[in-house]
Amino acid sequence: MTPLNTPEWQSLDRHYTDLKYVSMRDEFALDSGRFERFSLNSGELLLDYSKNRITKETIEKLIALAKSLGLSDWIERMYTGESINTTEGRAVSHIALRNRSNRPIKVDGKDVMPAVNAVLAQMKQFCDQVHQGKWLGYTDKRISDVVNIGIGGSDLGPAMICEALEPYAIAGMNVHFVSNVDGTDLSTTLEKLSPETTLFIVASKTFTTQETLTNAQSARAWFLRAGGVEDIAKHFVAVSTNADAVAKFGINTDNMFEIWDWVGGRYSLWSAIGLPIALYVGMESFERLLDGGHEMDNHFRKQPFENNMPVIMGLLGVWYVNFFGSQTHAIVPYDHSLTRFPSHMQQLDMESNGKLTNRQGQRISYSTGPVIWGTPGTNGQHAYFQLIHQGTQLIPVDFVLPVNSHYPECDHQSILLANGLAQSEALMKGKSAEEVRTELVNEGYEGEALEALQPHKIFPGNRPSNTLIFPKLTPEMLGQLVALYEHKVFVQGAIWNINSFDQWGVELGKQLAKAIVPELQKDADISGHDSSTTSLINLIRQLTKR
Ligand code: G6Q
Repeated sequence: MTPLNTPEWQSLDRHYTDLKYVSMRDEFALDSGRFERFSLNSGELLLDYSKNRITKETIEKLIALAKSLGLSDWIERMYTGESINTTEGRAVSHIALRNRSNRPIKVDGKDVMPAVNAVLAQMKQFCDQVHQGKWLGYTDKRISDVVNIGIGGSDLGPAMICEALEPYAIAGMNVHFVSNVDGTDLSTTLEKLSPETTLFIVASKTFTTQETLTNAQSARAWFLRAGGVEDIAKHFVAVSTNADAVAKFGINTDNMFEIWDWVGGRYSLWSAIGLPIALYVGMESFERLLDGGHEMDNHFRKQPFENNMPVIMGLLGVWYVNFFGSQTHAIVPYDHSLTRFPSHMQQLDMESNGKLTNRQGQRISYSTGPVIWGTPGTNGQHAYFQLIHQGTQLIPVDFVLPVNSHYPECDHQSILLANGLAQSEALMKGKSAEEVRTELVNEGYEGEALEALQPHKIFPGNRPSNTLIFPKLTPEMLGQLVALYEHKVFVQGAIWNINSFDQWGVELGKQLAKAIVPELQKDADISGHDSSTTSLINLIRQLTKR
């Protein structure tokens, strides 16, 4: 079953042919109500999508496509705990983790809310003990530093949230994230810390991930150079589905926080994988994050598609990927504390929708997830924005703009916001040959010099962007934003008829490296790979100073 064969897709194809030369600049000039028509709210979050290559008809046709492909049913199937991650035989129920209404959500016929609430209570009790100085290190000193050891979904989300919510940090608490198996990551983190005041969270859903277990073993060895085995319980806790492996590692399962297989790694920051967040900013702020996620969940489930932010953003993404042939999508937060936001979104989107097989197991013939990338504005403007303005590719951009800063510094915020707005305006409007000519004449250019320079200063414009704007980056707002992108990814997966919730490409990496590690440690030359890999392994063996 392919979306390409639906009448709605074919109608969009024809519509694209009509629309591809229509200029947004003209459309704005013709319609003073374009912003009102193409903007919508979820609470205090506003999406302005008027600077897109769309007309009213485009949105109607995209919504018709979503309806014809059963998007409402897919949403309900997720919200009612059906096993829609078919290749792993699992439900997709991260919404249960932030289900602040506490309505029953059944997975395999069992309401998961009691278990979710029990782990939240366990997290609260643990955080309170640490913050109140009741949970002490082995020399009776208070815990001041939390080191989260995890990778991928067990790292990126919590690391991003902690950085973003730094203004909410509990006084005296520091948080660090070690993910890379490159020893530099762990060593440079630990060299600043004291074992007496450091708490390690070993965060691994499976508790089999090589990088995490290697880092955790080394952290344990570092700790044991100061404390004793009997002190480990005060300094190591785990977050996992795998109690046996946690016990085998030497962490008391009383100090384990449970997660469940119906939570995908990249969707798990709302679970006990969020423990470093709760320790850093407090359980109250963590719960405010959950509240924001829940607000977006309600919006996604209840709003008609034309007022539904994740649906509109997801469909606009499909419009550019499948009809305009866009291969990448930039996310540019004009907020320095959201520096890691694009990386988390990169994993969320690319691991979910980077698929070439449909739900029925057939190879698909249309594009799916684009490359997601970005860094904070205004820095990006001095780097890659050149290509977005004048390059040969069409790259849709999401501008993420908090109006108020947690660190108001005279006119910094106005300058920051003005830059974000100016970029989206310039991408839309461009600069025509006539405008460039007038500008150059005014600057005193004439003759050959004018003719030579003019073509280089033309901006085609008509380059699309969304603007997400909100009063301030609070925990609730951050929760809304992350849940918005999670659901956007869901919408696109439903349209593309793919399972957004497995990640066999990640599993492949986990298997392959395991086979090469012993080969790198062998004394004699190895063989058996392709000539490139074999030669590189043997070169590394020779160059390694043991
Ligand atoms: C996320 C992926 C992947 C996973 C890591 C860590 O959706 O599945 O990024 O989170 O591979 O896995 P563990 O938590 O099992 O160590």
